[in-house]
Amino acid sequence: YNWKFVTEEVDGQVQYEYAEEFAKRMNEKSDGAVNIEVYEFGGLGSETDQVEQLQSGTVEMAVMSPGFTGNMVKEGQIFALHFLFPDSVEKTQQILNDSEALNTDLREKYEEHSISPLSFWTEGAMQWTSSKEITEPADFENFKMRTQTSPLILESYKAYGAEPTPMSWSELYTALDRGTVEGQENPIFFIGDASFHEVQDYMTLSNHNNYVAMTTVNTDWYEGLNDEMKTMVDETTQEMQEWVFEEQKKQNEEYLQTIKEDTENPTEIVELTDEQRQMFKGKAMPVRDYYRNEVSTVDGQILDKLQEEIEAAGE
Ligand code: 6CS
Repeated sequence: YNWKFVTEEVDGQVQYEYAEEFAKRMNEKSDGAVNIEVYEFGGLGSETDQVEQLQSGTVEMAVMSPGFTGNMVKEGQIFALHFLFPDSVEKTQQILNDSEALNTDLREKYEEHSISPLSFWTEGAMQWTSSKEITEPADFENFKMRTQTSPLILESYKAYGAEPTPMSWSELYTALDRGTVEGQENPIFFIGDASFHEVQDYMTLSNHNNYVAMTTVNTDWYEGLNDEMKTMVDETTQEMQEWVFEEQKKQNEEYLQTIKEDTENPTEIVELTDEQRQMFKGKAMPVRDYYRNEVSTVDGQILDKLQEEIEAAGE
C-alpha cells in the first residue's frame, strides 16, 4: 500500500510531525506493507488546494483545518466561535475526543463532501499578534486582521470592529512585514516557528479560542479499505490523540520561551485580565446567534449538542 498524507504545516511543526509519526506507526504495524509519504505544506499548493486534492482522492489522507472549509461545510465553522470551548486545552481535547456532536454529526456533514474526519485535535490555545497593543475590543477598530478563509472567522473579527482579510499562511510573514495586515491569530508554537513575532510588536495572550485540526481521509477510499487496514487506521488515529496532545503542549511551551528570549526581535507579551476577556466575550456572543440562524443548515442542532457536552464536561 502506498498512500499520500498531506499537511498544512512544514517539517518540525505539529501537523507534519503528527503525519510522520502516523506513517511510522502504520508501517511498523503492517510489517512494512503500508508506506505513507508525508507532504510538507507548500509543495501541493494552498490549504484550500489540499482540501480539493483530498476530495478527489489525489491524496488519501490530510490534516485539515476547518478554517479552510467553511465555504463548503458550513457547520464546520463551529470552531470559529470564540470562547466556546473551556479555557483548559486539556479539557478541550477531552471534549474533542468524546463529542458525539463532532465525531458523529459534524463528521456526516463533511462526508457529504467526500471528507471523513477521523479525529479532531487541538494544536493549542490561540493568541493574537499585532503591530499595536490589543487589550480591549476598541483596539480592533479598523484593524487589518489576517484570518483563514471560513466566513464565520471573518464574522468573529467583524464583531470586534476589525477588518479581516483571508489569506494562506504562506503569504502571511510578508503581509505582516509590509503592513498589508496588522495582526493574526495562531497557537504560540506556530507564531514562533513561522517567525511571525519578528514582524509583530505584541503578542496578546487572549486564549480566545483553541486551534482545532482534523485527521481526514477521502471517504470512498476509506470505505473501500479491507477490515484489517481500516481497523489499523482507526486504532492509529485513536492512539495519536494522546501523542499529539503532548507534542503541541511541548512545542507551545518551548516557543513561548523562544519568543521571550528573542532579544533581537523583541515582542511585548500582554496578558489579558479576566475583565478584558469578558469584554471580548461580550462582543463574541452574538456571533453564536448568527451561526445558529444564518450559518447552520440544521437550526444550530450541532452547536446545541456540543454546548451541552461542554457544559457536562464542566469548566
Ligand atoms: O494560520 C494558518 O493558516 C496555519 N496555522 C496553523 C497552526 N496550522 C496550519 C494553518 O494553515
